Amino acid sequence: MNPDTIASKFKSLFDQDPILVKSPGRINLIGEHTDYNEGFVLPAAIDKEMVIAIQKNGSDECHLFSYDYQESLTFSLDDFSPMDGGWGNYVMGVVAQIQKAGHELSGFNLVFGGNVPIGAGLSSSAALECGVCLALSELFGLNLERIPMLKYAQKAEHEFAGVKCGIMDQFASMMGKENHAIRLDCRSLEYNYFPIELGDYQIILCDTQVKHSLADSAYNDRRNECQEGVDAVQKVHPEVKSLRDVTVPMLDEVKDKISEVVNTRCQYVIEENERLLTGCEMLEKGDIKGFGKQMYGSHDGLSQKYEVSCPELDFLADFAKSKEYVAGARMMGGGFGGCTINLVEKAKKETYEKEIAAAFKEEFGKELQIYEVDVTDGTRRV
Ligand code: GAF
Repeated sequence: MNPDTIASKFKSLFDQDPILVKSPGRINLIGEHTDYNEGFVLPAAIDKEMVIAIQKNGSDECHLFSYDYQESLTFSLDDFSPMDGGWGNYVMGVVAQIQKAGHELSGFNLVFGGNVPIGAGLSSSAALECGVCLALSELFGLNLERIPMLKYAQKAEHEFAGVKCGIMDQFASMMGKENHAIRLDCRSLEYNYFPIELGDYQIILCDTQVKHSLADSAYNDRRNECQEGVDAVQKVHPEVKSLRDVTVPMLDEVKDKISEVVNTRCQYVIEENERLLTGCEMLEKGDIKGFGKQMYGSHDGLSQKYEVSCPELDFLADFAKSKEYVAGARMMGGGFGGCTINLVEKAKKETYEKEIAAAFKEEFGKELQIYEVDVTDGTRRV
């Protein structure tokens, strides 16, 4: 997204020069639905970004404009609360967290827009939250550190958007590093940057453009199911704090105390964490095919055990598996739609893009969107 587009919209609306911030969406190589179970994830920030333009306006009111929706919204800093859906929640949610932390804000004008596809599992909302947070920090000279900022962004999602998300998306957006994935321990928030050295392979995203209206409530349901499993295991193993500490034999010990569904969900999380750890070892050795196998395992688990896939995503993963020049593929993000991430041999990528789009069209009668993404730095001032 060209920041000039957002800057000139800002100037035309408010007749001021804004501060500009860019904030990226993310991919995740492996480790899905592990973050809120205090496990590991392997995301990276990408060159699909939100741009935020902001300036003070000398009042107590905040005037917002979404370039992509061509909608405006005004709220007063003294009196605002979550709305019934919509992009305003992401901005107000961050403002609320910054105020709660004791920082003084005054009214501002804000315009945002970007090229992170909405609902594609690329974390457009985290990109916006993180971008707004840095923009406010810069505008009011708050000098906020990155870890508190990304936590405010996550809380905004919990308290205003109503999604009890983990920390992965906000962490990736805020902490991204060019050409590196972030291997993040979601319990301690210890992390290390992992060079993305894929050799002959290229990351390709295939966007089903399916957006499930119940995705948010199904996400919160999965969280609750994981917690049910933990509660049962804790009765036998009080040292357990989260699914991160649980093994399959421990889960077996309580299988009469939990439903089949809860058991299967928990198994998936335990196995996905293991796949991530094995996958990282493979990446370190440059074994891309081995890593790809872990990705296929991740997709199967998400589809069959965690049940967050959909026919379009399953079709794309199966198609990828039938091509020996694709090292691995899987659905990415919360699920119920959005993208698959594919590791495709560079020499075959045009063939793949053509063939998978044609097969998808034939099966579902819809266009497949394909993105080739670069891995970038995190949220930053332009
Ligand atoms: C969504 C959430 F926001 C993340 O925290 C994470 O749980 C992901 O789904 C699934 O891995 O993107």
